[in-house]
Amino acid sequence: MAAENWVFTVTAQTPTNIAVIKYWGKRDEDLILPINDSISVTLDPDHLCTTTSVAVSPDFTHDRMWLNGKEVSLSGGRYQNCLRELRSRASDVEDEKKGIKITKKDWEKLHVHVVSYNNFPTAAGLASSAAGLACLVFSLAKLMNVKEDHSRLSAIARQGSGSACRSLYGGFVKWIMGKEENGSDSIAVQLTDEKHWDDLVIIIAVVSSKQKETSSTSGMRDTVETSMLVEHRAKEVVPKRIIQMEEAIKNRDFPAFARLTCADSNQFHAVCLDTLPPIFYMNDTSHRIISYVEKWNRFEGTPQVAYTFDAGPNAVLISHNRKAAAQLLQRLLFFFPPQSDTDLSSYVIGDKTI
Ligand code: 2P0
Repeated sequence: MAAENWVFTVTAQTPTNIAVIKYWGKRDEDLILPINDSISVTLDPDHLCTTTSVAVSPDFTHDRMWLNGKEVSLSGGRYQNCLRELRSRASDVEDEKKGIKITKKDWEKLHVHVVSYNNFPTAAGLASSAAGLACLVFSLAKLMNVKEDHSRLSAIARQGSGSACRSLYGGFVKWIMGKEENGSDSIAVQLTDEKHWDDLVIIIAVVSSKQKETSSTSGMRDTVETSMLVEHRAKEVVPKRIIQMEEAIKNRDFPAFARLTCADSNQFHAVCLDTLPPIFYMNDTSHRIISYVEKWNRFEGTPQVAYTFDAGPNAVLISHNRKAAAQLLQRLLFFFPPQSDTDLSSYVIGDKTI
């Protein structure tokens, strides 16, 4: 292994992703296998991202992790599954300058330390787990010299958090649900790279940065157990929407893209409402934003803006160009002024985000 007291580190940055056709519901809780395909857009790393540094040293006595400055446990099954998968694929690492040589066998007994920061609120429905787990898997894979392509790494990230598998690529990404029981074909693939539709602008209106009351994991478990709508959504609606969405993205057809994105967000929240106990991720401000965008799009005769809401009240608004985005921002600031009686407090502007 080489001289003692050495530390070998890798740092990586991974953006979050926003689903335009949503993942909601698992058919296998341990392997994190979804009940439908999903499609997302990966944000520009300058805005919402996780930065993770991972380190290995013979001085480390056990695996440890700090998230936003606080120590968190790595003992959970999901972290352990990712670590196990990565360790089993680790290769020799050599740094001649530092005199470090780690063999494949050494990785079985070496421990890692992980330090991770989100530059946005954690667990507030801004897909923090997607960026976090994707970054963890990517940085550890680099540290351990794991020689797997992005789609194989996506299957490992998926076992940390479902939506994380989509954050390993830029642009538009599809998570294929797969058919195999062991999850080997439940992977993410890139549909188009970030340059394909680069005049889209994404604005995130942070309605509330509080942590959500119902975690996605428990919310989707309750939905699968109790909702009568979710099966119809997964089997009848989403498969058709996936085909239509792929076509809209390929052709940069904004009206079709916007209609599908809004409809899928609304159906996801309808399924949440159809859950026992009902799950309310959106609040009054979210509903007012939807009404406002719907009215604007109807007035223009063709969609100018698409909205989508994840497991929280924050609005993700997608404009088809910079001019529409500037108008949208102006209107948001007028109708939802920050620090007014609404709790819409800030805007994150993702310019040329995809
Ligand atoms: C999505 N969401 O497709 C959907 C839309 C939220 C709403 O993926 O249990 O944090 O870790 O697999 O990935 C949030 O769920 O849940 C999510 P787990 P995850 O982005």
